[in-house]
Amino acid sequence: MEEFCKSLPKVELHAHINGSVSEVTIQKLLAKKRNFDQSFSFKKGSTATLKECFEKFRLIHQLTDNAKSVYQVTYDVIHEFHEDNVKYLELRSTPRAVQDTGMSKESYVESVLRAIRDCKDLDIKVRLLLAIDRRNGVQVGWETLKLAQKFQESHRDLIAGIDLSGDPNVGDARDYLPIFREAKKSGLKLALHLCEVPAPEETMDMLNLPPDRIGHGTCLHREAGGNQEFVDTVLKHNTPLELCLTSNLIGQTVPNLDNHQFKFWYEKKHPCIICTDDKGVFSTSLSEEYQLAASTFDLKQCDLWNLSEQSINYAFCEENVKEKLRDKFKVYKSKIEEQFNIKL
Ligand code: 6MZ
Repeated sequence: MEEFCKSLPKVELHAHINGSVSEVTIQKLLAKKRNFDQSFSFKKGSTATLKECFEKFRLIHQLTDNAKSVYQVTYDVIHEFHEDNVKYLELRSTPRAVQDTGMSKESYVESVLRAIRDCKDLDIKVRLLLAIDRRNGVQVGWETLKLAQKFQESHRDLIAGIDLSGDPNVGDARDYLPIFREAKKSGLKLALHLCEVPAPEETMDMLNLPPDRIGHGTCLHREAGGNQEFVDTVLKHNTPLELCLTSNLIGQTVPNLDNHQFKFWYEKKHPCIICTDDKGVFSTSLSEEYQLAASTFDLKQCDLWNLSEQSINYAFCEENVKEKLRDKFKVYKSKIEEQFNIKL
């Protein structure tokens, strides 16, 4: 299965840039910094609290505190996904300004976009979502939307939408609803982290927006602290779920993989997308996430193929890009069938 998952052409729709930084890139960045003796990721099989996960992002942010590093990280992350046979990648990142280094939020986004452009000759299409961190408040949220609208004008083909992320235990997502409604009007898609932890108050209003995709949705169903109304609303809108097994396991938002929400939604034939979340911090890759899904939920090679191919439907790119991807997948399909002597 390992070989198969690696060979499988894949679609990554939920990857935070700073959480995706590999050990190799960390070493490059560390070479430029002094007095840093920290661990930036969790080893395979380890567990932590969400608080400890967020502590890692804070550490990484100290390394990516200038436009050059942001460029380097984005460039490397794209190459690494490409090496893992990812053919379409949606990155998301929180624009950050750092006074000491002269990095503004504009130059942050410019660095990310420049790195994406510089990877255009690779066989991987990349799009960007600007992230609103719920720890930073509504005012900053509006600024992020304005930034997205500005860059949408100059880079219409690259800016795909807005994400809501950050510590799910902080703030109330409903405060950001006017921003999301405005974003929708501008043609920006919405990928919102919802119910990563039980959130009975805010969830219903958020689901009714509705977002174009939900990040995690760990606690939507009753057994995980949600309720039937949440589930029915997600089903009614057919809102796809971005599911990140290793992330949820290490962050302990699920007790174990057998109880991961993938099973609940997959059995309902609801759109499920396997994603990495933070491949660097959680020491994983998209191939490994597919493998993990296969071994945990007893999925066959053809199930994995279907999951991967169907993810194209939920991407935030233009229809013609999706068509090209589907054509490409057809070619890969026959190659893989031949390579593994199977019928998908
Ligand atoms: C919520 C998360 C996250 O934006 O600096 N982030 N938000 N839940 C998660 N589950 C583990 N993983 C990452 O990448 C790092 C930022 O992404 C969000 C957090 O806001 C984190 O600071 P960027 O590229």
